[in-house]
Amino acid sequence: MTKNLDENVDTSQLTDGFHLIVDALKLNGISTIYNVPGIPITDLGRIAQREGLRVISFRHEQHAGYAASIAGFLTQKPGIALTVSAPGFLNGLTALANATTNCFPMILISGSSEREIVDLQQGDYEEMDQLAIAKPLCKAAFRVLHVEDIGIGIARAIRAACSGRPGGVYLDFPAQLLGQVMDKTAGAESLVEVIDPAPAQIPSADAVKRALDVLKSAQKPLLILGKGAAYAQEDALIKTFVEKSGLPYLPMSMAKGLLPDDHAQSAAAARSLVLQEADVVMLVGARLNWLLSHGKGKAWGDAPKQFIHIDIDPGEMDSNRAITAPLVGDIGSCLNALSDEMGKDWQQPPAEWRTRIADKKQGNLEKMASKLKSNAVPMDYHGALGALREVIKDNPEIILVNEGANTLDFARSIIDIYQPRHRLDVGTWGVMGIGQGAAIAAAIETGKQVLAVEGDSAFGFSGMEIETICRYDLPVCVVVFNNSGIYRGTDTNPAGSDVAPTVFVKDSRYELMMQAFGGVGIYATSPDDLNRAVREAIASGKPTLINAIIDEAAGTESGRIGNLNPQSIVMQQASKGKKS
Ligand code: FYN
Ligand code: ADP
Ligand code: MG
Repeated sequence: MTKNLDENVDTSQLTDGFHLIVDALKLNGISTIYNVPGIPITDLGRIAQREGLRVISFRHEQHAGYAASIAGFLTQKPGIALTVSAPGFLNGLTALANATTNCFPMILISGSSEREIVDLQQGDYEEMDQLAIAKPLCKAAFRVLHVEDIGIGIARAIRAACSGRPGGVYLDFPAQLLGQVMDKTAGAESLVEVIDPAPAQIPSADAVKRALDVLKSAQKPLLILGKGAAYAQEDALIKTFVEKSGLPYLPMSMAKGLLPDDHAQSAAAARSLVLQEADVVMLVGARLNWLLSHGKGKAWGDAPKQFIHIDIDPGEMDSNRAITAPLVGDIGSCLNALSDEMGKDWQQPPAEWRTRIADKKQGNLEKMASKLKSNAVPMDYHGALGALREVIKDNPEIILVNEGANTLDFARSIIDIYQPRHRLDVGTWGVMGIGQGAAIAAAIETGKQVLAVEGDSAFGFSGMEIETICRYDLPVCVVVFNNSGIYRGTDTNPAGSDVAPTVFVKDSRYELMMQAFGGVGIYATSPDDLNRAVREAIASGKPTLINAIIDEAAGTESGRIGNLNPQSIVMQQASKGKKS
């Protein structure tokens, strides 16, 4: 079928690899490619753009990849990242692995060098066996060698990314494939429109009954909503289930906003209490991984617990704790079945339990409220985030992107979210560097205003992408929480003239970077400044960077996860000495 182009061939009757890839993506409803152009995929981006796809070019592949993965999370369609061979591919790989870990559907398409030369290790331009390297880091990896297989290759990639537990997929297109030609009609016929890429997975009736029996036996039930529940886009069903059942719930960070954070049944502000005291815990699209202390230990208290676990992946059951009632299926089907079975004899959770949670919550909310009034200059985290909290409260349609250590941990509990999928953060890996990629994808995919609140260290990983934000004139306001360092800006070096490893240049003028690319840059020293600047950014919709000056001493080591950061006895001794 494959033809080599010669002068006598009528090219109007031919198509090539470039066009078939674009046609296959379009046929499957893909509208955007996140890429960094170069050999051998430059023309692929150009042709995609000519054919009506949106092609967003980044400065580094990792951020194109993070953008694609967030696009996948927001839309349930695989986000497409496109990279050049070897080094570009490797730069994109972190994002592919991150997508897989977070269960975001994404396809990393990479050009690659000539198979014959790569396999004989004869030293090709950007030689690398990319397929083999990608395989352990993603859900599936495919290579297409013949132009007539492009349709099937892309269909397999879409199905693998979206079906069951979503994840990252690698698609390898050697340079030679892109230029291969074939008959246009046969080419069109070779494409595949994927029907029902994420089929419903119905739970068994037995599993539903078992789950309901356990739930009904609870005296202190707790529902935990994870980002799988946010991904599922069953927002109305989840809200109805929560409200009908009366269950107190805890949102994982990217599930915040599934129900508004000021909902009466939210137990977020009584987190420790509900984890420790609950007797039945129902997980919905959330894993018992490190973010939930693996379901064990001090955080979970001594009270015996039973777990009900709703997840699309049967392999997730019993991963950390024995699951009394596994409910395997998609969240929509599972919650529908449970709601149907709950029937008229459903009893609200005991009043004593609800009151206990409400009291604890009230105490924490009051404690927080007084701190949020802080007008200290330089700003502390509560003062600065208190201002941003009000902005989001007044503009709940804004999408919040959040990364950092202290900046992440404080913002998670201080800034309430009111709509589903309106908080995007570092996810399951706690990865720093998602900021600009996530912000760009959120703005492109939703057309909404984005507020990206990032620690100065976290910002640095993708800082150059503010040029991308300016180039596409996106409504993104980046707030850099500038405390001149990682965790704090106060570390010193007792042994020499270099600054301490965690310290940055003092009084860095991050806002000037944004001005360099034609955006708005603001220097903000007080909560009032910050409040005003963010509201102006929202009103204008212009790319804006606000350099928010935070007290160098306000942060703590590793934010709220200092327990994961082993500390040398020498350093412990030194910090004891400093305190006394
Ligand atoms: C929560 N809390 C609140 C509120 N929300 N108080 C008042 N008002 C509101 N709205 C209370 C909550 O009840 C807890 O108090 C406390 O605030 C902390 O809540 P949070 O943040 O939900 O819980 P915690 O313990 O930090 O959660 C653990 C975690 C989380 C692992 C899920 O830390 C997390 O998502 N971490 C990600 C960290 C990460 O990836 N970092 C990047 C690494 S950067 P009590 O109930 O009184 O305990 C490199 O260093
Ligand atoms: P969080 O970190 O917010 O707790 P996780 O990423 O750990 O969330 O968990 C998400 C879970 O959701 C994964 O185990 C994944 O298999 C599951 N999941 C994703 N989509 C669906 C869906 N549509 N139906 C059921 N489970 C899903
Ligand atoms: Mg910092």
